[in-house]
Amino acid sequence: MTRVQSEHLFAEALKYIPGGVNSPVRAFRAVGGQPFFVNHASGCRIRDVDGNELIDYVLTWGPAILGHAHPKIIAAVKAAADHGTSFGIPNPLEVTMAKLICSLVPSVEKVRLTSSGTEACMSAIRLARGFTRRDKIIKFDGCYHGHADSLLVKAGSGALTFGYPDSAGVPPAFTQHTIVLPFNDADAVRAVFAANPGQIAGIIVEPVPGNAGLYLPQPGYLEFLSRMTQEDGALLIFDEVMTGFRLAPGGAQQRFGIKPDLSCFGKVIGGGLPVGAFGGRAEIMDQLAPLGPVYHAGTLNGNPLALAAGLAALKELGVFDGGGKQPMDNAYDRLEKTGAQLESGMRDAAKSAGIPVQFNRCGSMFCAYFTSEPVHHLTDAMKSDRERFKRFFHGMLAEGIYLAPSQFEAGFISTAHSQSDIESTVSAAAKVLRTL
Ligand code: HOZ
Repeated sequence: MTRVQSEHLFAEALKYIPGGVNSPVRAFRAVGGQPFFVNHASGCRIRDVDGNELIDYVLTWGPAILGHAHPKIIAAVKAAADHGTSFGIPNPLEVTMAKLICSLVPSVEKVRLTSSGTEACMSAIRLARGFTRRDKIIKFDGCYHGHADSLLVKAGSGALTFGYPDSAGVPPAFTQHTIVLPFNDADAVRAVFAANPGQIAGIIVEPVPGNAGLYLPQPGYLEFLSRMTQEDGALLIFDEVMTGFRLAPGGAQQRFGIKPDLSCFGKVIGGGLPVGAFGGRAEIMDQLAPLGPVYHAGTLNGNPLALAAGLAALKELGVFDGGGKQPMDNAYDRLEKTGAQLESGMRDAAKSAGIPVQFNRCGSMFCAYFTSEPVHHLTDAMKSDRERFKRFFHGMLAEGIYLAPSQFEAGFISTAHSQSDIESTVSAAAKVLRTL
């Protein structure tokens, strides 16, 4: 595969954009080499500027659950654009989207729209603090809740990948109320509540952490977090930016049967355009300005193009028929089946190559760690052989398969990945694994 055009563009980009990228997770620094430039994507495939086509498991970091450039989404965006691209005053799609989120996610009685998942999490934290009139927040190491100052502590995703889990430029005073604990460790949470009675505003957690690879909550752990917060008068905040509308129409909270106090969304609800949302119990949400003293705002919040794209995506997923309310699960069943096919194929491929791999999966999210021990939290994830991951990443790339360029990111599957795409992926993996 030649990448002459990409190399030229990257050389230009380096002159004008720090690191040549607008988000460090695109930089390939963790795997070596240079990022390629894409100017076309359709279904489960992306095409780079040199004409190389790849099966994509990054899916623009999660949003493209229907695959890229789904015709219904493209048509909806074009139709919306004909009426204007932004109004800065309420538009009808905001009501449709808010109503839909509230009907699909039972813990959400009211919701505010933002332009990104970062804004959703940042605002949910502010709201939790304003509502409880407490300052301290618990987060978990390796979880990533966007790049707001108080949450960039032991953060996952690019912060972890590049070794800046506690970013420079964040004064210690901004994070002094952020308490970081290991995920899946109930005793650690108990101890912090015991040491700080009545002082914790909330726990923010990715119910299925997907920013240090992917690991699952142990049975009963999310229920435990819910109980602890309730007993103390703190709030449980689920960051469902990745899992929302992906693991089920009602997100991870539906899958695991938990009712958090606040939830954050993004990615899938934007259909590939910039959208985020946070919502929860009405008494909490009504603390937001103009009803209450907690400020939240944004010029492009509820943008009509983004909402048209998001609504078209949700309609296509079968969670919404445009008027009725009955969720239909066919798309999720398909994603589950495709995920299971990938999982069993990858496990078999690793076994026959004699390479120790932990293949963690939840629905259409997955991660392959190169370690022989199960991965339940960041410390386990850190034991993975990252040199081997690098070789695996580049081997797969050469075979036409694009995985996230870091061991500490989740992979995503779309409804556009067919059985034969998965077969090609598995046989590429079998070939590459044998060389590792
Ligand atoms: N949530 C994304 C990766 N885990 C972040 C994407 C980005 O920062 O560009």
